[in-house]
Amino acid sequence: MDSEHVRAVGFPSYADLQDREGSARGTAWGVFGADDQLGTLNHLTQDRVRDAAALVREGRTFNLNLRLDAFDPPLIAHRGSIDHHVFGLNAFHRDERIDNLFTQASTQIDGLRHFAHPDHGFYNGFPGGDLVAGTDGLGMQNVAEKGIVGRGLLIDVARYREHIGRPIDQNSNEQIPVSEIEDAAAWQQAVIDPGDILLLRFGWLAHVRRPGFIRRHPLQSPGLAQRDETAAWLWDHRIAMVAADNIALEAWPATGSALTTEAEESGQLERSSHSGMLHRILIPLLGLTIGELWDLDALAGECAERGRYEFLLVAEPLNLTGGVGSPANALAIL
Ligand code: UVW
Repeated sequence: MDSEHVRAVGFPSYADLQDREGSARGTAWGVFGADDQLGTLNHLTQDRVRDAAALVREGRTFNLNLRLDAFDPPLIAHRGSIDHHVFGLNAFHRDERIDNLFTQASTQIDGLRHFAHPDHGFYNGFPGGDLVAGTDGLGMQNVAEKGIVGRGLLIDVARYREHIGRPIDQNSNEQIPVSEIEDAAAWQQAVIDPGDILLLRFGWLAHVRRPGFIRRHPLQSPGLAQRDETAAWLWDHRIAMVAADNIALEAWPATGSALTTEAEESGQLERSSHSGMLHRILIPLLGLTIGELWDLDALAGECAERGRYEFLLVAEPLNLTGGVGSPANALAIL
């Protein structure tokens, strides 16, 4: 999409965001309102939800969630595995409790609390000190209140790469550029519409599921390229939400990143595993909610068979006050 088109419909382009004055430079803060806590989910308008409902033809449902206990030990070292207790008050009753639930250990939604930008802070200027348990700011309850419902569009990058004889190396952190997302969409004859919930299949979960898969250390997965043009492309297409079937949506670890922050460049902030992550632009600067470890394989097979990659997408995260992330609870309906 060219930035002229973006201007013509009165919505700021990514380039416009870079031209903003003062502390808003490079951010989308205020674009959806000074107190906004939904970011690009605002693209999911009532009209778009209604239009997406019309995509349901057969009423077939596709679960996009792995089980909560899919990864034991967990993929990310600081996260744990659930501890599920089932008990009964008597022989004719069962109740339960889950301990050690890390909301981002399996198929997940990452909300606007998840990352701040080291030079700018959290989305829309929310003070980090306020983003604690029991407070509302940027919490997942905002998303639960609205629900994530719209036109889902699957782009099967892995299948496209196989088709052109250059399969993605799943044991790598290959940076996939947006030009390749566009090539895959063109091969599918799919058109990306404003307000889409974009699902990117890189093929990583299929790789993990293959018999004989061995976890290597450090764990690697291909994903979106850590470049400014990736953020620009997602913003200028007015993507409401983007999710993928890999660890971090973007390539992981972020060792090939072209992104830096002033705080790190100046030595004010020590580098960490989050250095260079696209998360730091998408979530806090653009207000983009993202998804990771979405199980897209069955849906992708069905889409390929039909030659149709759009569907109704519904996801309802946990209604958790101040939640940072959530199991996705996502469903595609064809
Ligand atoms: C990583 O840090 C790898 O991803 P996330 O915290 O978003 O799950």
